[in-house]
Amino acid sequence: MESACIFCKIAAGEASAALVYQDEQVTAFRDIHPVAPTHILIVPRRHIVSVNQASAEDEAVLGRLFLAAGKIAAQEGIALGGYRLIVNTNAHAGQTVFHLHMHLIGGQPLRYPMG
Ligand code: DGP
Repeated sequence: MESACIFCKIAAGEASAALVYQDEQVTAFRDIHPVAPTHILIVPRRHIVSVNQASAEDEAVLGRLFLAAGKIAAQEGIALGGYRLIVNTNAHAGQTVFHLHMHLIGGQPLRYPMG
């Protein structure tokens, strides 16, 4: 755990967030600045800075992010309508929180590409 990392604190229950899913590897909570009716962040509970720092030992948790996304989309009632998964990495993608996270965005038709 990185003590200065807000997503580590949320995953550890030391900072508040609207949690929607949790298991032993990942935590998911509503984004504080939603861009669509459903906007959830799914994060590894263990600190990984970004995809650039992910290693072979992270393979299971990276897979778990996708499995959690599918479960949460069903839970939120947006699986059939569709949704988008985004993982921003570094400045050109606009990453602002340096704890790897997957955005799950849906609940309305989405434009593509963005930005
Ligand atoms: P990114 O640009 O991919 O690094 O997105 C970071 C997202 O994290 C951004 O959409 C806002 C969200 N966020 C930042 N701080 C917090 C927080 O303390 N709580 C919650 N729920 N979301 C946060």
